[in-house]
Amino acid sequence: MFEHCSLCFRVRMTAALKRRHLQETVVLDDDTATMVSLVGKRVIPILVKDDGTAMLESMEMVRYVDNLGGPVLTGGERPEIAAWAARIVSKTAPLTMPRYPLLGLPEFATVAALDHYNLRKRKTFGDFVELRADTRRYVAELLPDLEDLDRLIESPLAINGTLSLDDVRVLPLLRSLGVVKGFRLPQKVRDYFESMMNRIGYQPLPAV
Ligand SMILES: N[C@@H](CCC(=O)N[C@@H](CS)C(=O)NCC(=O)O)C(=O)O
Repeated sequence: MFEHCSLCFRVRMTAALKRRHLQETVVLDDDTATMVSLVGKRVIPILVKDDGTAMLESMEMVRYVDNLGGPVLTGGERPEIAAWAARIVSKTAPLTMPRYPLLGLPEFATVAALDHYNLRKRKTFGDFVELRADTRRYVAELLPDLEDLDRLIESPLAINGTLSLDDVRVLPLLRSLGVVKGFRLPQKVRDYFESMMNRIGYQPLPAV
């Protein structure tokens, strides 16, 4: 996993909700060899099961972990939540991608790993300094979406009232947005984020 990876956090939060031990191993951003040795390509997250076989898809990992023992993600899903999560990802990237390398995260522990991330992601997302300089604009563009989410949240302990895959779709995205210093979430979104993070026992990412 990478600490900054929201897809990884889907699996981590599911294990935490179930109070199941998940051995978390962070790879350096430039350690493609470890990923290739496990699953034949560069991809994160990878879940290695107790029998040694590896899984590749985060939502499959979530379902697999949830079905060990009694499931906890038992609530119904709402298509508007999945739609919200799908449309928000590309709008959060200009805020989150240029901040991750500033946070002292373990996947960037060597200068080679940090440069590997910076070079590759700049090609995809653009110049990081420019992106950060446009923070106000990107935040303003996101606020209506967060107001939409505020109206969709049914409980601070489960987005649909009972824990479901929709929580796994949304909470990791809010955790990622938490890297933007001073970003004020609407009240119900903030309550949801704080109570869910408390429940699973993870600290938010640092904010810059
Ligand atoms: N369908 C996969 C998608 C995995 C995926 O897109 N992972 C990205 C990170 S978010 C990745 O491996 N990127 C490689 C990289 O950052 O170089 C899943 O949900 O697990």
